[in-house]
Amino acid sequence: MILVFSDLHLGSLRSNIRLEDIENIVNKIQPDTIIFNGDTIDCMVYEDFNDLKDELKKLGNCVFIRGNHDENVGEHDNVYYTINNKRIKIFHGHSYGSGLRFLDKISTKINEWILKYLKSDLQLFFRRILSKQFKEGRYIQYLYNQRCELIEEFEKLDYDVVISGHTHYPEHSKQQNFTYINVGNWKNYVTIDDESNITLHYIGSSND
Ligand SMILES: [Mn+2]
Repeated sequence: MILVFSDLHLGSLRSNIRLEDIENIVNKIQPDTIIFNGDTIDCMVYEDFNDLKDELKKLGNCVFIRGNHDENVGEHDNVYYTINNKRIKIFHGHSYGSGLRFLDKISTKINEWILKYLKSDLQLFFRRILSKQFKEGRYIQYLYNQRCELIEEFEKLDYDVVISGHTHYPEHSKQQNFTYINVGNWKNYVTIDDESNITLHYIGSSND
């Protein structure tokens, strides 16, 4: 069994998953391999990542893929598996898409600053303004564009299953010639069993 996490953003205030939550999932699944598919530790806000990475390594046989927030934590850009004749490619996905890395960096910093320094009522006020902007406007469009660009690019790859992350939007869909899985973020994880059955799990849902 392979267990895939993506975009856990550990060390960032916006991610609410704790090490013990990850440990509980690992204990439940008992995977042979744990894949951290990028943006595992949010080095844009938590630069001293080695202690956290060491903690994660204690969980089992770990594979760290590079994301755009944790280029130093990751050790691979892509990993490949063939299970039950299905060819699977796993990677973070930020090398595709609209290239708004600068915007991503700025919005991450602003978000963390609001969470860290503003009192809760002010925090709520600013986050409301931001989320209204994001929900109704450009950010959703940006994520949607990014998803479409990813899928368009993945179509050119010769794989049966493509697993990415990065957009934070979980998805398990059948495209024309491949299956597209997006792990989502700290609220989700993916399992791949020995028969190549792939399941997208929602943490805290009744399916768990
Ligand atoms: Mn990312």
